[in-house]
Amino acid sequence: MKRKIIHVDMDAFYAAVEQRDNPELQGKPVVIGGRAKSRGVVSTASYEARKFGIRSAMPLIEAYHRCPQAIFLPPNLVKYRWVSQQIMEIFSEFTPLVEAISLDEAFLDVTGTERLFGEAVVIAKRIKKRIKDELNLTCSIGIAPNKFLAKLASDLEKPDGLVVITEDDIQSKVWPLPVGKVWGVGYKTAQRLEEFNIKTIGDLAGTHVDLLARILGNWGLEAHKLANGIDNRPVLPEREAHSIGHEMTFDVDISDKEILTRILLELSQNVGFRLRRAGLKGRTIVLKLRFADFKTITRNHTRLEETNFDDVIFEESLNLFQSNYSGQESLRLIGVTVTGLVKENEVSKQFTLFSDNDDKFEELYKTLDQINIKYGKNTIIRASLLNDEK
Ligand code: TTP
Ligand code: MG
Repeated sequence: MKRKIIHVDMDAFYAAVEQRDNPELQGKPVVIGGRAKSRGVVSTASYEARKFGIRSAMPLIEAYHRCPQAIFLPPNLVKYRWVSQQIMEIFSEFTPLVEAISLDEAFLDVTGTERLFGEAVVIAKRIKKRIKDELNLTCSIGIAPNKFLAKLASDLEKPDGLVVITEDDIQSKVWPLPVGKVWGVGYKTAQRLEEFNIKTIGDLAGTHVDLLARILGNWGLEAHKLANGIDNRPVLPEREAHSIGHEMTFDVDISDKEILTRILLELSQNVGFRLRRAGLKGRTIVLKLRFADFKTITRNHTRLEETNFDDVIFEESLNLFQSNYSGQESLRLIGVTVTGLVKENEVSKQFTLFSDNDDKFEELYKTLDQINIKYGKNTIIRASLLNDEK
């Protein structure tokens, strides 16, 4: 049976939440990341700010030069997580098969639920309406027979888009797109493909797999399949996941250890939150670093006990970072993943040494995750994320 996959992605997520909650920001260029001239990178920018060329992962100082009149704000992660939870709850009313891939993005497999809720397009419209009515935010949705095509589709008419891609549309809607739109093809890979005159997804689809294997290594065959619209990956709810991770690719290579440490903290918090939401804990923390020359390393550390605490994930990934990053070369990408997952309630109580403490922390994290925006801005975020915001 043909699958019906929906991909939902919130529009300018962090910025849209801030604009929603402060009417003075509406219709204005808003940059989320930190103070205009502070160190650090842009998390996201409102669509008004994007007109000035401001993009995620751009250094804040460059964003400031592009648009000095923009309003610069630090991210309020507690608030975004709360909104994220509300969005995910709406999704899960339409299908149990929801895979959240970041705070603002999820895949839904609605293959079996169409009889209950109507066609995928009807479901998508209902989701958009509920997000607008209940959360006063907009999202963009893609519908397709698989994840790759659904994600492409949601990106085609941002913001507030709704795009369906069927197998018959691949040639007309997908092949003309630049090759950089293929999952996993970053800026550098796209440049390399261009040297072989592979510029569009159609070019990629028409290139012999042997040549692609020479250019892209193992990944060549996979990329060729995607370009031809073939992608059999299932939608995996996080509670069934084997690993949960988050990574960030930078627009400009970064070697500043302080900035990188802050990014590590943000990634660790994101992963911790998603683990807790999925009711999971993991033992192995994996750090991924991609250097300016594209060399990629992963380093991991396995703990005696499973965890889903932000602090522990951060501490472990920072240790790995400090022992594997000299500061000499700049980085293009950094990622944190936790693997070796078990369900929270199946964690072995073999190591009881810290369990009293752990129980206290568990309570603390539960409270943190539930804290509502009404308790004020930046209520509880690790101090080092905010140091120069004060
Ligand atoms: P995205 O969905 O990539 O971006 P967006 O929602 O801001 O804008 P749009 O989807 O309309 O293009 O990312 C979701 C949030 O994740 C974003 O609001 C901020 C955060 N983020 C970062 O902190 N750093 C990054 O480099 C990226 C890409 C996103
Ligand atoms: Mg988004």
